[in-house]
Amino acid sequence: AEKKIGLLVMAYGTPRSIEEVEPYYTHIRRGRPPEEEALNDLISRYEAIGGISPLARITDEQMYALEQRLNERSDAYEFKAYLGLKHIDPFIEDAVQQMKEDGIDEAVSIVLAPHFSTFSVKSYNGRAQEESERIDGPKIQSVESWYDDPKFIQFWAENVRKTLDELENEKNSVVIFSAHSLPEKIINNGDPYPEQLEETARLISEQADVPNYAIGWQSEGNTPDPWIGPDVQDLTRDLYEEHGYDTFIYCPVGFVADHLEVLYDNDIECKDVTDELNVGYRRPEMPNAKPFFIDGLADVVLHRLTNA
Ligand code: FEC
Repeated sequence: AEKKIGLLVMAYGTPRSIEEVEPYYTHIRRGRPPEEEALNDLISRYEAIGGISPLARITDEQMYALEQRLNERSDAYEFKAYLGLKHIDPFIEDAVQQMKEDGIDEAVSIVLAPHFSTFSVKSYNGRAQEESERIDGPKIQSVESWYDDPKFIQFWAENVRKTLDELENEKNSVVIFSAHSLPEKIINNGDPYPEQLEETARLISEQADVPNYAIGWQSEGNTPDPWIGPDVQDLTRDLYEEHGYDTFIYCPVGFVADHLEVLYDNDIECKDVTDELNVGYRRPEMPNAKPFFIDGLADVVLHRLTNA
């Protein structure tokens, strides 16, 4: 018979209403409530993308699509999905407790972010492991990264190629691959995050035959310490000045869904810069719950289980 296994899907989380923005933001700031000005600024960014982020819905869709795909593909296991969020309920710890209550003794976990960093993936996996040890919960096998998964790469490569094919002269365009910036001090400790982003960009560019590309960082936080750069907006100006490109194609490959950091930081902030420079703005579709991308995540999970 198939063995029942927990599928712990972890993601960032998003407020489900404007009222939830403050507790969410406080959690991101490790318990320090934001100043009123910063809070209002964040609320106005959510309002600018239509009131609330579609991220909660998309994360759910991704999780159920992955559970379904895994159950279609696997004879050895019956997967049961659990959602564990970083900054809002159901928290990662809630999901681990629920698995234990449901009598799950074995689980596999995956973070809905492709690149490993101490700040992101390591902290998600660490919280899951710690909680499970604390309550004597399921044994969890964690996926560490999947930035080079062939279907993930192919998903982006096909969409980038489609975008390039729509241009009059693709040689005059540049693709900007980006991920969320992090404080420099994290990266200084030998974190593989920047190299993994470079590898994602190289693989997609090769497969899509991209004429010009660059790597940038986006959505940096509002703290005094230095963050890794170049920031995508500055990079846009610099590339324009140096090469005079007429079209900028943004690929925020460090994210997997339409959410605030893409719908605001790319579609509003980067677009402001391209409008000012009078050049074209393009952004290929995000993976969201598209079946080909989800099938790639299923490959990653199954691979983790056979290489245990
Ligand atoms: O609601 C939505 O639609 C957007 C959700 C969202 C995603 C996301 C992804 C990542 N973040 C990462 C790192 C940081 C660091 C700080 C930080 C701050 C914020 C704030 C909001 C926010 N993040 Fe986020 N991030 C999302 C939302 N993030 C809101 C607070 C306001 C602001 O600074 O803009 C700075 C924390 C501090 O102040 O000390 C660092 C990383 C990712 C990608 C990996 C992942 O998804 O886990 C890394 C989605």
